[in-house]
Amino acid sequence: MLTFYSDDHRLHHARGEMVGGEFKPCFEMPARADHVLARVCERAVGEVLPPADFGLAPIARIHTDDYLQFLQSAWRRWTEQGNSADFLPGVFPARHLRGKRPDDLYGQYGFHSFDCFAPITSGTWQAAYASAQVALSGQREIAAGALCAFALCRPPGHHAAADVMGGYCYLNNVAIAAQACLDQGAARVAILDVDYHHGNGTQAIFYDRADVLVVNIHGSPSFEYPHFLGYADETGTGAGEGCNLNLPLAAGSAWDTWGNALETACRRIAAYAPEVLLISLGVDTYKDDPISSFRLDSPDYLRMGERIAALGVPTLFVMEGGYAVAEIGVNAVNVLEGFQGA
Ligand code: OKP
Ligand code: ZN
Repeated sequence: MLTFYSDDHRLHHARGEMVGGEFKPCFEMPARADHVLARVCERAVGEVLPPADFGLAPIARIHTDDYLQFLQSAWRRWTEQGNSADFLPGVFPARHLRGKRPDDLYGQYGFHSFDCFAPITSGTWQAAYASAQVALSGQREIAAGALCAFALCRPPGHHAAADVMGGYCYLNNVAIAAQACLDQGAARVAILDVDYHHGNGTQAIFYDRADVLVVNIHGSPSFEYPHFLGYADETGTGAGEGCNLNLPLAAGSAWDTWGNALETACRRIAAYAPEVLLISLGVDTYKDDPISSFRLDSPDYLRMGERIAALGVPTLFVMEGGYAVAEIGVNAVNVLEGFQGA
């Protein structure tokens, strides 16, 4: 299968994040994509191509104009105020405050964020833009008739909603690609999010819609980030009722539990009969992931790919999380190899 990849991901390399009360190097670092790319080449998965440029229009199908303007201009505005270090928000319109968008830069950052895990640096917009173009390039490959493609996106996207960033995510790559499928004539697409963390942004974007089935397997929000979405009783609303399936699992879940959830997910997807399947491919379910609690081992990712392939639906893999940096190449590519070998 073809892999789409842009070196522009390197332009996003923030200095740190808060861990245990201290500012520590970001888990979401450029080396992640380097390891995945190296493994794609080592295992001869297929050709690696740079993305085409589809412009802002397909991104604006998912994200609001206010949000995109903020993301594009925030670094310039921040440095015009005399700053040079990474930009982070600190005040959010939580309960008991008013959700009116302010004019001030710092206020707008809080308005467009749900946490402090999406820093803005000099190259963040360009990297996030390139990441979305990578996803769109994979989507075009599927629309042209390919059975599968791999969008090696970085930064990831599944925590980003229409006008809110967070959790290392700025533009929701998988949602942008899913919407492009629909805009090009597909009637139904499904998104299966196998990242350890619930894809709150993707769920929120499609929650009231019947043309996108969203299925998530993840650490339960009762104990895990993002804490405030991802329970099993979130099934969709309005026209989208029944088109959202959350399969939250307990801490420490291994393949026996996880594989059962995948079986449930796949049966739901088969019943929906999508024309395209998009996988939010996070491999932070790995046993040695530094920020996660699941216990999948490397060969389990082969099984994951095989089960997804058995659905027989054209499939776009979109890279999300995975922070056991040295192993994420093996684990992510095992999913692709499991799919291709099935
Ligand atoms: C992004 B993706 C809480 C730390 C929060 C943010 C995790 C973002 C995960 N102690 N860390 O879904 O892999
Ligand atoms: Zn994750």
